[in-house]
Amino acid sequence: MAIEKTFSIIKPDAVERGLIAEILKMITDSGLKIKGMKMIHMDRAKAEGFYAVHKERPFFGELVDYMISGPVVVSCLEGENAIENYRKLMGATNPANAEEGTIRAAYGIDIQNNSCHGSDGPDTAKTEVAYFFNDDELVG
Ligand code: DGI
Repeated sequence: MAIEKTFSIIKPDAVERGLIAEILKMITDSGLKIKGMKMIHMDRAKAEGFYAVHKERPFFGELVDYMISGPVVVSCLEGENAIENYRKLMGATNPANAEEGTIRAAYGIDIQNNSCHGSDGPDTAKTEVAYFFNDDELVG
């Protein structure tokens, strides 16, 4: 399996509760390497663009309000099978269904305040990394 990149967000609920270090430790302990990282506070247009795929969903407005409610930590992660491995490390979207040992089981509050985002496939990984990072903001 080739080395690939994925995109991660530590979401406002986790940043607000001081969980950045705990979540980054779970990420790096899993073998994923951080190739780029920054703390940002998205404006509405940026968050709407990021979640454009969900714009017809009933929860879209609420989701965008939440994502701009506070700062987030965005990162580009790299490793073997990084996209799938990071999805596994995050656990199910709803923390109530997330397996023990996952980020969402440990820290997620509910289906919206679920502490983290990870790309769901190679195309979205590429798009999402480029949505937040210029090439010169990624190392290696
Ligand atoms: O890829 P995931 O983050 O696991 O899940 P997804 O792509 O299906 O949904 C993206 C985000 O949208 C998810 O992390 C939280 C939010 N979301 C999904 N389903 C619901 C939801 N938010 C609310 N309020 N209600 C939902 O049913």
